Amino acid sequence: MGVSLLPSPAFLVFFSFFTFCLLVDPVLGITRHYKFDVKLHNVTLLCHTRSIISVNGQFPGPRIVAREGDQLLIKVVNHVHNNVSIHWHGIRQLRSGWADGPAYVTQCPIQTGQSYVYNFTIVGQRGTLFWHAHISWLRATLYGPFVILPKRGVPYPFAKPYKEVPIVFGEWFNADPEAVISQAFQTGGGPNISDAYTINGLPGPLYNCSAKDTFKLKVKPGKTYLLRLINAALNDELFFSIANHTLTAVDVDAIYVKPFETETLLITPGQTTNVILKTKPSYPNATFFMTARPYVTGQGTFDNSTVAGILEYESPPNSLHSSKMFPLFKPILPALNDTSFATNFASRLRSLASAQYPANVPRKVDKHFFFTVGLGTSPCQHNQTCQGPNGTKFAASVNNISFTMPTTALLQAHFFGQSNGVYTPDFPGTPTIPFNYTGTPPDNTVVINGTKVVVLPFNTSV
Ligand SMILES: [Cu+2]
Repeated sequence: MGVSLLPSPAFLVFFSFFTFCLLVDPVLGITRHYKFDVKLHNVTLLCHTRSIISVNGQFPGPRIVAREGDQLLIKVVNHVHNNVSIHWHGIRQLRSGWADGPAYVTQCPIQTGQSYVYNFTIVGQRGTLFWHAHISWLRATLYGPFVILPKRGVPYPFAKPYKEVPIVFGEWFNADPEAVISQAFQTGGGPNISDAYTINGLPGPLYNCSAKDTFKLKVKPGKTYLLRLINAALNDELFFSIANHTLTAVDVDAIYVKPFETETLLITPGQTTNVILKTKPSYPNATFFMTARPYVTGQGTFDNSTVAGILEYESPPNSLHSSKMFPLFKPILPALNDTSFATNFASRLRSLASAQYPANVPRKVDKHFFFTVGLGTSPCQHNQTCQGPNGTKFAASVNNISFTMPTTALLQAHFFGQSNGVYTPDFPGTPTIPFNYTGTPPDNTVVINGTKVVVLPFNTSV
């Protein structure tokens, strides 16, 4: 039996195809390295100085910039007393679940003095996302932008902007946010409200003792700016508007959308939106407020204040317009409870659905779920007084199950086949006790506590 030294035709075909791929694949992503040192640093806002937890002494934290297709290796080192984990909000984490970041879900948190390297690749996403702590309320100060550029040589589906600017909304507490949430868990009442909203960490001139802490965006006339809006507030949906300027939304949650013009945007916590701002042809020295405040329909107390930043047109060199020629323009935002604006705005969000960026919705569904998200109650312990409804404790739930945090990470328990005693795989796919979901709430609001999950094979369409 002789052995042919010539490659078989099948091998040749395979080999040439492989070579072809290497030569013409327009871009293989690169690996980018970041180091995040989580540590304390002092910040003074609203005349209150507080030691906050942030990354590399920056607030908001450092910007991650990568291209679609790149691999990221982010080493997070914990120098604070709290346990920490970081979530890369919106990254799809295809087969890199260990890097997703929710503490006790995909990983144990990083303990004091320890580090963890998040390792993942960006697949099929481009736009703006953000990163934030995913344990307790550390995300109140531990967050920053995550910019995903298209692959090298691939243009945006809109004209290349002159400049790109992240606009990150946050929520500022004069008190330690960890004390705020632990008090709420103890009393069972709603958490105390924040003292201000912020734009890029700054509350702006509408708050007491805050005028010097105002975000200013200096612009040139007749240019196009891409604003990368990120809502990193803890819990609040926000209206946002720039006086006398129309914005064009082009991307939401790192997915291109059919461009649409609007004076005001609504951005929910955790959401991101890229908008194009075209500056006016000539407005020397003019200043315009950009403001944000919440959209709220619930009954609880909430921070109803307004954060303002300033859009400032540069003055041409040697111009005579050294003094202000224009008043400060202020936008008019919808009413705090303007639900018709909210539904109308949401209905305008449409996938770009072009040949290059199709909307691939799975047509075959493997598993159906019906989730009701609610705020229920847990009974108050004896010898305690609770501040929730009728002396109970508030308890958030999905399908009436309120999540009990395990002490072993769920993914780890699953991976090692040691889920027994960590979680039960019996999370209900539909509400256990049906009620009129758009009418009167059920009489019994008491939730079931448990660490219940649904285990799905990889690639299941749900
Ligand atoms: Cu998130």
